[in-house]
Amino acid sequence: MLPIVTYPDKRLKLVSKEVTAFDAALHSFLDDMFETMINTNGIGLAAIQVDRPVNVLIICLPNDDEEGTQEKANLLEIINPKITHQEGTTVYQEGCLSVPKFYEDVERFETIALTYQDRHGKACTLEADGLLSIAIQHEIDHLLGKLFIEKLSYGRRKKFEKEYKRMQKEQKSKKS
Ligand code: Y12
Ligand code: CO
Repeated sequence: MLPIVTYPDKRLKLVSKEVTAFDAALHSFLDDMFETMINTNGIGLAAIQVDRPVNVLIICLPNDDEEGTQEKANLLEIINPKITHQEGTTVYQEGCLSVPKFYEDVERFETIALTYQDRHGKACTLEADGLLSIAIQHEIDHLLGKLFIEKLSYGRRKKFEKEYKRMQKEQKSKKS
């Protein structure tokens, strides 16, 4: 398990760098990211969230069954992504392992196309819509140093800040 960097840590604002070495160290890091994401009930994780500012993200969407099981067979490892096409708009209530206990509606493109590399450096293309498209856009924003709360309207951002301050106060009073 890798520790997750949480808001308002400034490390989340770093712009991630391109991956150039597709070696055993990268593979082991990807495996650690998967373990961390699954153990924290995440469906997407960017490397910057575990303090590695490199262009790596992983996504494992839950099955449609009642348990929402996540299978490694459905894991997507996306390295050095570039969005090549985007269209439409959609709104979804997003959450983030780096902003625990806060969920809010965010507007994103409905459909995207991207190029990326897999863990071996092989060039890949992907067209995504639905939850996968939303998750990819959320994680690519992390690579650019952006959190989903930065996409909220003024009023919803204020609501977040109020809730965040309330949670900080609660935690402080629990400790004393
Ligand atoms: C749609 C919208 C956003 C994404 C980005 C990936 N987001 C996540 O994986 C969020 C995970 C998450 C998990 C939580 O559970 C635990 O921490 C145990 C959670 O709960 C709390 O904060 C208490 C919040 C978010 C993909 C697709
Ligand atoms: Co996130």
